[in-house]
Amino acid sequence: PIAAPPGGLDQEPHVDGARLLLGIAELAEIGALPTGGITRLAFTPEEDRARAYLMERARRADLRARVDEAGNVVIRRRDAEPGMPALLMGSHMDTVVKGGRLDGAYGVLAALEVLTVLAERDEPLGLEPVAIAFTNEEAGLFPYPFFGSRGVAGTLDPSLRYSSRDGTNLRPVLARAGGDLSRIRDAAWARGSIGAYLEAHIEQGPYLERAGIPVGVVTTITGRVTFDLRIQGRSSHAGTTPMDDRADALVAASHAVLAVEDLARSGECAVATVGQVESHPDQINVIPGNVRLAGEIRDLSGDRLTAAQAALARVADEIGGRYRVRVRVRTTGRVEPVPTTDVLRQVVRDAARELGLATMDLPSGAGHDAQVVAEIAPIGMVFVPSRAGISHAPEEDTDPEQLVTGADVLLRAALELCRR
Ligand code: HGY
Ligand code: MN
Ligand code: MN
Ligand code: MN
Repeated sequence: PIAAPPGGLDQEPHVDGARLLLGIAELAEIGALPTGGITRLAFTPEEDRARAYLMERARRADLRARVDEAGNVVIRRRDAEPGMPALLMGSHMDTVVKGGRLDGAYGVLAALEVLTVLAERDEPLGLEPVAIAFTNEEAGLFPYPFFGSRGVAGTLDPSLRYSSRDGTNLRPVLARAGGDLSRIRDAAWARGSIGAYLEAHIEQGPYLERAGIPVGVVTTITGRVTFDLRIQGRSSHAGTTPMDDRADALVAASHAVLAVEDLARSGECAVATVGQVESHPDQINVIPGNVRLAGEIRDLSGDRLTAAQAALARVADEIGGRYRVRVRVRTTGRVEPVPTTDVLRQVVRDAARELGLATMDLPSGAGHDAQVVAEIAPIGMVFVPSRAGISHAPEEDTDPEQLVTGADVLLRAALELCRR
């Protein structure tokens, strides 16, 4: 018997699942670590190779690819209609340190696959489909999260000196990648030039898998505040300094870590994490004199984020007094929570329904380029389940069939939007 194609016997196009999965597997080799996982930080040779790979794949599909001034790869149909508003689809190719193969990469390759299918047809479209790979979403090396999508939204300042955590100037690094910091404003898309932005992404959390539902419709993308907490105590001999005479910065920092956790546990915000600790002088027989903690708080409400920021400042004061150390908190970044656009949620739901797939509405606890593009265009997001809800780790995974299904939903949604 001949099996019905996924989605029934309709005449609508489907993505080429094998082509999509091959792309995901090949991209995953770039930055792969011998011990498992992938480190492909933005503005490193690994990300350069990922750009080259993606552009080569686009050329093989007879598409046109270029690197914009911000370092994003932008891919269009060869006969793209100039001046027609775009249906922009994409995500990022950079990873966290020791990350997985799907966060970002899936959305980029799904976008390329959808664009490839649309370009292969000769149906006239009302929006010009464009795929994009944003740079530096994760900000693993250069501390400017969403650098690429901010370039597209036009919110990068060309007069700033952008540099990495270890002081490397971004200008020549971006030039090597094909961008141009002096002309970064040219990466911006005019308001109205993007009719809709769609991003497919793995959920990175456990809810779809738990519910046994293959497609998530994102409602709101979380807001996030990152902070730096510096504690200055007094270094001294670990054997001779009486316990009552100490100003141990690491003991104070330990309390601070727990206090940050408690911000979320007590309901002040949704989640709160200290992810980085630096202790100086980092010697076994010396009382730590200086500690730097870096962390973040997230919530779906901007007001609650603001309240949690204030609570963090109070906690810092309190710890300073209790341990006789100096504590300074500095906000290093803030991204507002952003709802997706109603009509695009419905387009994604309808696309899934046509394919016979159940959907679930859910918020995103991870940040996405979509929330930055939202400043200039309507946005929608398609989630697929994450195995065991794990992400930002080598174990990050999704059933291949669900990856293909998610791309098919993206294609259906794209067709619906391009036909309006
Ligand atoms: O951490 C985040 O949520 C973002 O994807 N980098
Ligand atoms: Mn991520
Ligand atoms: Mn991501
Ligand atoms: Mn000694």
